[in-house]
Amino acid sequence: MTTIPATPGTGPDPSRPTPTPTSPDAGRTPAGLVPGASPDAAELARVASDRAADLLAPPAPVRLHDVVPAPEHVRPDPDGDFTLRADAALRVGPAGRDVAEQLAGWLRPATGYPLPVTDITVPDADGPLTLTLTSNGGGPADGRSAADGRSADGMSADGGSGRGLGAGPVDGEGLGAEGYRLDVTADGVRITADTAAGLLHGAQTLRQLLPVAIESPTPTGERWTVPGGTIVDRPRFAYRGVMLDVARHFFEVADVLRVIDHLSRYKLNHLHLHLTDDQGWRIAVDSWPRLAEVGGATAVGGGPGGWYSRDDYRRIVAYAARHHVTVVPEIDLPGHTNAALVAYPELAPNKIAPPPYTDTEVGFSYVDPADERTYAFVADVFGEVAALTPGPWLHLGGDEAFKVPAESYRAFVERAQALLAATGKTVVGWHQLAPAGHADGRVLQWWGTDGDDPETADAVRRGARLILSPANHAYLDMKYAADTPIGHDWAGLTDVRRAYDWDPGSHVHGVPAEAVLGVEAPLWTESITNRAEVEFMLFPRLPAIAELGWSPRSTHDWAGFRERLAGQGPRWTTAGIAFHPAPEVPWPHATIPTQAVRGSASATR
Ligand code: TNX
Repeated sequence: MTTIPATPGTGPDPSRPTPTPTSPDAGRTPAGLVPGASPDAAELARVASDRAADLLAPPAPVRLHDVVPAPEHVRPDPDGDFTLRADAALRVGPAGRDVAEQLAGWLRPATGYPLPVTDITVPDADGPLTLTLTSNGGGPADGRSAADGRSADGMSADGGSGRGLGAGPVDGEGLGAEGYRLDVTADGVRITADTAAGLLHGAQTLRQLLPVAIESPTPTGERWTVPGGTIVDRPRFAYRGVMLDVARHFFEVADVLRVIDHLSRYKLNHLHLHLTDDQGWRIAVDSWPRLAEVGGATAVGGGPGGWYSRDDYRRIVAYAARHHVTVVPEIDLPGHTNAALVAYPELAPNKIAPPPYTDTEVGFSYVDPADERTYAFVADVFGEVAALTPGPWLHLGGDEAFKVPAESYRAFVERAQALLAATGKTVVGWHQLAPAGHADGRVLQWWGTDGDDPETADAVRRGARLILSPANHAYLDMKYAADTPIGHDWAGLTDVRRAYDWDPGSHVHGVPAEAVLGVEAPLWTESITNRAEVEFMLFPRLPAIAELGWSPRSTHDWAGFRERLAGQGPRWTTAGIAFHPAPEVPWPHATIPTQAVRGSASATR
């Protein structure tokens, strides 16, 4: 293993006074004290107590290797632990300001520190340099997702690079669309990236390296020590996602935003929203208003349903963009359309409105593939949803249209693909689309349970790329164990190890790793009705799928993963995130299950 060269700019800052052991900040005016004025006694006491605590500093409680998903390269430096102080400021260039504001927003509640965000280009920006976010430039500025799903070409981290710092972009160059470099020294923390998305991933890594109490919503008086060393990190796959089915049960905007927070924590970059199904149509379409008004009024079990107005949907995509998450909207066609047929019987093959459907069978409904009106509907809906969606993808479903004969299905899909492409978006669909003709750039989402799938492999040979969602590993609606109170088991029971132990790069026979765009964990919600239940099914399997999508294959190791995952439990408990305390994970004692999710223990505050 070769060693990493010294990081430019991470040594002592020459513009800062040289600290001495007895006076770490000699010559510096403590933050909040006006130079030349007489400091008040309380302020002096605070500074003195900070300094005393420094001298008694225990080693950092979190280790640099504890991060989930596992970074590409990690090099700890036991002499480089950094302690965040009350007078810290975040210094940042213009391209990183929004990320710095987000990071400060995560750190302020628990620390109680003001943590101002200051401009790195302004000489003597207020506050000592303690955290630094800089962008190398060259990537998109804040607010735009760098994760367009095509950005990681040539970035595969496979090849046995290991977790030392012997290979890879150790000088901050070549970090790609989402990579970052994090340097922690006794003098400060520096995050470097080519893009705002990379900076955000680096900031999430820093958040995990702070003590568990950083998740507290109120100040805790902790010593905020970060383990010293360097991490250089990039994703293995460009597409790393979660699907939320908001059609079977409806979830309010606030719940969706919270799911985006969870994605961002684990460096996932796509949120697929399953917006339409038999039981509900959840997105307003101005040209076909009854879709939402009538089709949105039902849900599994007979609840009131709901739907997103255009503004609701805009809020979701804007919040996602700020987290460098791309929203992938799905309009499921030609099957799974009972709610649309209730609203517009003209779309039904027999032109008669079916009764609203609130049960959980699949495969009985479809829009009439022989009627031109159906294609006007498809074009209008795709046009409006595409116009509201900044990301490059539109998902047209295509699954389980059991009642549509193969030839009509194929002809329908080919026309729908063309209508979708006419909106400027790229086709995504479930792998049932495979027999239909190729559309430029099209992506199939594979949800099989047997990797021997010649039809899908053939579609890949004709140019398709794959998102891997094997139902027996990545479907987060599967029960963890036979006694899990919610969820399905048609694809088997999916404990954390099963969610983790597979390789997206070689899962489907005849599909090379280069054709794999990434991974996605779908959460179908027939039996999932509220936020706590969503979290109970996501955690702790979401980080397992996130690690498969992000980390180099060389880091794959169940024994190590379960240890690192265990360290996340107290963070979720402190943050009020419900989770399943899976027995195969050695949770620390502090992670006490306290809240029942329909009869089962889950850990939350
Ligand atoms: C299959 S997988 C479905 C969904 C169900 C899910 C339940 C796929 C594309 N379709 O309609 O909700 O199983 O696990």
